[in-house]
Amino acid sequence: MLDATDLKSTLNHRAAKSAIAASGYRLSLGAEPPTVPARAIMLNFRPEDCLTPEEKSAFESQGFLVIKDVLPEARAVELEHAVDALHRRVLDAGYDPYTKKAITSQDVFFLSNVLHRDPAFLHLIDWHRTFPKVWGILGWNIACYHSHFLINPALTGSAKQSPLGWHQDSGRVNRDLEGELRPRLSLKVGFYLSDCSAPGRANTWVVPGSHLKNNLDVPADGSLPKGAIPVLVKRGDALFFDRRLFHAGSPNVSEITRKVVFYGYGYRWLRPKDNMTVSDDMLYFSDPIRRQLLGATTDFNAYFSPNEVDVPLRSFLREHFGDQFE
Ligand SMILES: O=C(O)CCC(=O)C(=O)O
Ligand SMILES: [Fe+2]
Repeated sequence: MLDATDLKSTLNHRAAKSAIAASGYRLSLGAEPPTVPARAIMLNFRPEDCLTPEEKSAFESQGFLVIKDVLPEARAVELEHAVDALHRRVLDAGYDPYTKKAITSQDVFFLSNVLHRDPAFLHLIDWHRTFPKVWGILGWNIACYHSHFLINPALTGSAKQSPLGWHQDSGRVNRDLEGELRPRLSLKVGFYLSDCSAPGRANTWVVPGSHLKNNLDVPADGSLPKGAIPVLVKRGDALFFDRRLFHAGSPNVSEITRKVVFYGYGYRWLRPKDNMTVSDDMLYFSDPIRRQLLGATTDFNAYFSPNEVDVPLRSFLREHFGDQFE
């Protein structure tokens, strides 16, 4: 039985823990401090997975990039099991924690902060087929600041008619930042678990090149903006997109169910967009670069002015590519 003093210290401890959680990225409190080993490792790294000059210029001019076949079928199966199991739990409860409404198997399902929910999600944070392209675009002072998945079941009736929700990512960033062209700040990588190689399958729609403008003309009659295209991708393909790219989810008028898992990467000084639940075990079992991606840091100042131990990705890149990574 707790006495009053115990209770008080328990409550203080809880308050302290929730303050850490509320800060988004946690410090390495309670877990091993980040350390740089003699060699910062990136498992399965292969130079051929790096961003090519053609991919870089396509991403910079179009605002997005599709890389085919990044997931072997076994990984796609593993990831889909994780997605389905979480969906099942929510359907069994009948309650969607995001919309805070009742949910059935006919509804679109969105779940964020997924990294801690299954090792399958964590393992793709630094996936060798995609992650080298992320640092190829953003550089080394980066972390994962958001993760989520979407399940779009086949729709019925009037839901098919609703206009697409065109947006740039990051909400208020697009209002609060002044300047003619707002900065890129972050990008997303979507791993598609469904065959979206034909339109009508809840494809992500994009307006190529629209990341280089602050606004998009969206016709009031609900028709498509000029230049809009559906991204056609297969199961196992990845879509990279600049957060400024105007994009939209779309209705699923097909028979298939669309499933996609998204990872947001941004600079370490950016706040996380979801609660970024990271357990001590997740940090303990992660190599230094993965720990960096999970937000580990020596202190908050080091998000802005990192010490060597905060950014093992820099050590790794310098070791492999020399001083070009300033
Ligand atoms: O449903 C989609 O494909 C779009 C998702 C989206 O807007 C995003 O992940 O930022
Ligand atoms: Fe978006």
